[in-house]
Formats: sequence, structure tokens, C-alpha cells
Amino acid sequence: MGKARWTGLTAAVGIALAILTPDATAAPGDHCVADVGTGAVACFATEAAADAYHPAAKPRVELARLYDLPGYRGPSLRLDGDAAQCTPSTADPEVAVPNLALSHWDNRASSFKVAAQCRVKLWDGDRYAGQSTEGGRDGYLDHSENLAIIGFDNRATSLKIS
Ligand SMILES: [Ca+2]
Repeated sequence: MGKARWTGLTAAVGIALAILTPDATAAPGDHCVADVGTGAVACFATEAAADAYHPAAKPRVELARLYDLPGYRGPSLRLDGDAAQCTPSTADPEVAVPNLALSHWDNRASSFKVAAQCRVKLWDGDRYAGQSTEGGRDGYLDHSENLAIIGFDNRATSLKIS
């Protein structure tokens, strides 16, 4: 189990800009839980251990979870936030992750699912550049069991949650 460091910034517009910083102790194969508000990341050997992790400092809920393999399998990255973080509108994304590389998740996600009424939009490039996911609600999807179907297998470099 390694502790990763994730520097989070909350911008004036109300979007949580989550910037992930490198940590040599975070093994690529870990199941990690990231708090998009504080930037804290904790990693575990199994998804069950990650599921059991609920920091006591502040109540958090799962917003979305990325998986390395199709079918919601393999190493995972759980993104936690405030219970009421996601609004029904996708015109006002609540969380922005400008680059997944530093958390070992660049060009890696092969499936994802969401929770708490959130939706996820993926971009091929750094800071929401390049091709993005389409369909859903303005490109924000509530799940993808296999990102290869929409041409996004192992491609996501940045994302937003709304
Ligand atoms: Ca993958």
C-alpha cells in the first residue's frame, strides 16, 4: 500500500482542478482512491481494500471509477468527491483532471463507470485537447464497458466530470 500525493486546486468557478503529482511509491498496478477536493490519493493491493477505504476526515462519495481492462476489471482509479458534486447539467463540469500521466493513468483506461449522478468526458490529449468522447450528453457518458467500442481504448489523457 502506497500513499500518493495529489495536489488539488479549487478554482473560483467552482470546478475542482485536480492536478496529480508523481509519487515513486505508488505502484502502477494499485487500486487507488483519489479525493478530487483535497488531492489525497491512497492506493491498495485489491479493489476490495480500496472499496473499504473511507477517510474519516470528511464524508466523500464515489464520483467515477476508471479500470485498466474492459468490463470494469483490472487496476482501478476511484475518484471521490462531495455527495452533491455533480449537477444534472453538463455545461458546468465540476471536476477537471488535466493530465492522468502523473497518476500512472495516461492512455490506460479501458472501461469506466460513474456514481452520484456524475458523467465523465475523456480527451485524447493533455488539458482537454484532441479528440474527445462523443455521444451521451455533450460527450459526457455514464459508463463505458469497453472503450474500444468508441475508439478510446487506452487513449484517455485528461477528463472532466459533470
Ligand atoms: Ca487499459
